[in-house]
Amino acid sequence: MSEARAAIDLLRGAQRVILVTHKDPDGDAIGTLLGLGWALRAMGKQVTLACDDGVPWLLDFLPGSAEVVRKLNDVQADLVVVVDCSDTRRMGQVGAQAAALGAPLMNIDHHATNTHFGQINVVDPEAVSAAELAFEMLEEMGYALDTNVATCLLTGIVTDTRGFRTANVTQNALRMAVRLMDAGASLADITQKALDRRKYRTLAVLGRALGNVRQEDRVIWSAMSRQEWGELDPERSGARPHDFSTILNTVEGAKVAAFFSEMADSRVDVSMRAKPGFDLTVLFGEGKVLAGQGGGHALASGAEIAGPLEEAADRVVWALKALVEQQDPETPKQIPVNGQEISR
Ligand SMILES: [Mn+2]
Repeated sequence: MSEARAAIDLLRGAQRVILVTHKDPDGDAIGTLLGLGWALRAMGKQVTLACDDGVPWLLDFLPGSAEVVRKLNDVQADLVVVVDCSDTRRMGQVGAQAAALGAPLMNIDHHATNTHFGQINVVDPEAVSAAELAFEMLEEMGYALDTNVATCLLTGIVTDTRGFRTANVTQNALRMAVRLMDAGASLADITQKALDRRKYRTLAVLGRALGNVRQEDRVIWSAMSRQEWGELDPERSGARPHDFSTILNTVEGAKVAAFFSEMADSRVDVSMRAKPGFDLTVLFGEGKVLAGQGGGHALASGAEIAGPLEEAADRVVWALKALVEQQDPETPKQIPVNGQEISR
């Protein structure tokens, strides 16, 4: 029996399900959580939706967003479903709590660095979003999509592909989007609300971040200290580190981009983006600079590392320069010809 088949049987049989998604959630995390939540409820199951950091304001237009809890109190479960998390650390405290209940743990994810931490793992790095996997499972179960489920799942696909612009978007992803639109989801509305909105004060943060930019050896990066954050956006309510790395990655000639953000306890959040053809996930391999500290996709990854800020940035930028050197097809390679080293 395939894992997908076993996963569907588990979903069908469960009565009390806790759904968990990752800390600092994005549109795919919340969209998949809510979409799957609505569908399981429609099947008559008791569903608890949990995320350490709740729902960010950009996603509060999604139906059911007010029901996501940040803590689990006295909940029972016969199944725990974790979505869009590459490892158990990303599940946060609610995830640890849910896992400790002893119910089977189902891991539904599309990160290349997923550690297959579940008893059942529905993991496909080729899927553009976790929402895509949820969609396929619901379809397999014969679930008739309704507008709420469709809106939540399409939000997951739209946000993880930045509006169908990432290198991994296939005809299959577009076909799925059409099906979700057929079921009542509005692509225009989701795009405007989830991708094209900012708070006014985010512009000041963006201004500072851009003022701190540096570029060397085809690596572009910027950093914001805790003090800078505090002056500009004490609640950090509008600005998200991955927005900055995405903007930096648009610079012609830069192959990889990183944004370093100092957090409380002087730890540093690193958000990285790369141009197509590169693979950031090698940084998370055993013995590598970010091993065990994060994960992600070839072109978009993140980590949380030890500070202080400048040292952390130096360490990662150095590794990124080496990565570009190794992976860039345009880099002249020294290849031996007739026993002699020549430049190609
Ligand atoms: Mn995702």
